[in-house]
Amino acid sequence: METMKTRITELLGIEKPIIQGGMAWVAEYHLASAVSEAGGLGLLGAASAPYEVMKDYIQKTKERTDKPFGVNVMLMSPYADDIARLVVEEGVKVVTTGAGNPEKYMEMWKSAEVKVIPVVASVALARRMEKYGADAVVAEGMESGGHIGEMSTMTLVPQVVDAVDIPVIAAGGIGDGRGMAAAFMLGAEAVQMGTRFVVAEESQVHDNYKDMLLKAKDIDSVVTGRSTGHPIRVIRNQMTRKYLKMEEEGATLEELEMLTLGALRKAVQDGDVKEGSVMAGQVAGLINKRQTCKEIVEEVLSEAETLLKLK
Ligand code: TUI
Repeated sequence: METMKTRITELLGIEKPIIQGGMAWVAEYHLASAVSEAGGLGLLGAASAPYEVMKDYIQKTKERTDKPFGVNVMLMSPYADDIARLVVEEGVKVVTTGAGNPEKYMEMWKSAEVKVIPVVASVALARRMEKYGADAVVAEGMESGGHIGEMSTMTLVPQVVDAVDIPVIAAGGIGDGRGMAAAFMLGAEAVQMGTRFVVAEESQVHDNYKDMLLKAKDIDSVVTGRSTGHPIRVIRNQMTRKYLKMEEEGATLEELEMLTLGALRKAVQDGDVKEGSVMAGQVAGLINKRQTCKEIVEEVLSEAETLLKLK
């Protein structure tokens, strides 16, 4: 279909302007290759994984798809330097970054012709990334799951669009064609979705985690860690109740970290959705069915095209 071609589909060599978020522990090779095969852009989330694990994931993704895919480098990871180098060595076409400022890697990536797309939560960082040679930015609102900024998607996206000349991808709170159409009305040229892909058939996430998202209602997420400077949006459970109480009572950073250490892995892999960290966006309340990545990409795109009167 010719209708949804944008500077992002052109830049990335993809058919449809839908990107799957590079979610920690969730965005692995089954999911990423399925999204790329569906015509979007699949991402592998490096999170805190070491070099060898990511090298294996990149190779497995290459075995499953000939289409473009990317890697998300989580900048707070102790292995960020290694992963930054790995993507160049492996000839990965696209890098997105999260939870920080990727300036120190930009020159290396640019000279290797990697397309660089930092995730930003403010106009200031978007401007700075453009100056450093970013090819596009993801403007991510606080409706997102996981590590978040302060701005909402509705307010952040048009301000970033006005501030930079490079194309903008909208993220945070987008879970269907209505959200995608709205993002395009704000000036975005692609969308990134995370939560909707967590419940995809190809997603390897534990069923308990998927069920919790499918059952979640609008107000079921909370933000932990505001006091530590690392706000994280998760579905409310036993762990978040304890965390928020401790945070209110002035617990130390170490005490709080003890509670969350390994908590995401515990939820995603072991299915411990009581004590684990069930990261998800506010859009979880809108998501109520399991579909393949192909069905998700096609349904969201078709709804958006109808709303935007492109067909
Ligand atoms: O990165 C994300 N979401 C994430 S990362 C993650 S894993 C994690 N584990 C433990 C602690 C923290 C994270 C789970 N979810 N989204 C992209 C994103 N980046 N959202 C917000 C930002 C951001 C915020 C501030 C980017 C840059 C920034 O400021 C950088 C600067 O230095 O100005």
